[in-house]
Amino acid sequence: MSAVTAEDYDKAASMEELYALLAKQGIENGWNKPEPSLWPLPNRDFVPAHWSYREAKAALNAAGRFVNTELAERRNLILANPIPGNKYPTVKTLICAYQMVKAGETARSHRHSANALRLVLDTGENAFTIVDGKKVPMVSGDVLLTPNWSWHAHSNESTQHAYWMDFLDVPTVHLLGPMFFEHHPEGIEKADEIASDSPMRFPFEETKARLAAEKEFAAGCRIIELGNPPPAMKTISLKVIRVDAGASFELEPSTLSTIYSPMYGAGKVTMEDKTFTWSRGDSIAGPSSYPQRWEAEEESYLLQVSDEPLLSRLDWLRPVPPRS
Ligand code: 1HN
Repeated sequence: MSAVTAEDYDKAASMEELYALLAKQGIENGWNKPEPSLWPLPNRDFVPAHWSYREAKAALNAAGRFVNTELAERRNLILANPIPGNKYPTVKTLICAYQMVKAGETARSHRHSANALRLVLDTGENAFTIVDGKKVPMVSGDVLLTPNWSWHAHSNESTQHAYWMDFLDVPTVHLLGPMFFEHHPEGIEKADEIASDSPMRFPFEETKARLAAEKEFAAGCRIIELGNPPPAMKTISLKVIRVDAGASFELEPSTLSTIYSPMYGAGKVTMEDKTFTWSRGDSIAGPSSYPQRWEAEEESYLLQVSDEPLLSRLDWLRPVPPRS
């Protein structure tokens, strides 16, 4: 800082001189800023978006011809929200990616402070995520957790390529700063035991049975939360919504950032002026401040990933008035 003294301020004869002194000290005035730092309602800095699994799968197959797991830590496709200049977050606090591990391939063990989970799309038998030394089976429709600092690798011991979606709170970690990452000393962590009943695994069959026993929250619509106990992780809530054929539900705009993937089924979603037609394995970004109306054409199971635990803990989970 340049030397500006109390006397210099005492001698300032005009607003301009005051500004010049403040500028010398690297201090901004708080009353005449080009952009306010407080505003009446949340900015809508992310937009609703849709990605199709069909295309993602074709892209992963192409990547499988050029990118091996020696070269890539993970062979994945990052679904960056389509706003100018963005290369990373899917919604403000979360990121979603598609990943493929070829038959016979492994993706080595690592751990990071970011929380992660996967929704398994297509695998053969004997595809595993190795979580803290245990082989957790990956079966279509399963949700697998790898929370903050748990070791995880992917091992595809089947004869078919394995495809899934990853959801992580990396953008939240970027914002707050506590990023840590390391490789496992063994490359791929040794694991003999198969842990089908791991608390990190939510088999689709159980999810389906739980939903069947649940009361409707709207005609033909049921919802459950995954987690032992919920929320699934400190920053991420996981809900599964069953929407019967022809049924629909609406969510009012709120501060919640959401990403959806239909585990099964097909239908449409409208977020204000955008309507997307979705089917199994697609990915839909539902940013904060947008209303959502979901309609199923056939019986559907929607995985909803959101930052609800974070916002509610901080008393920042609030409705947002609709924009005209
Ligand atoms: C990651 O560690 C995985 O471990 C997948 O499978 C996707 C996307 C961004 C950052 C880290 C994984 C990821 C990721």
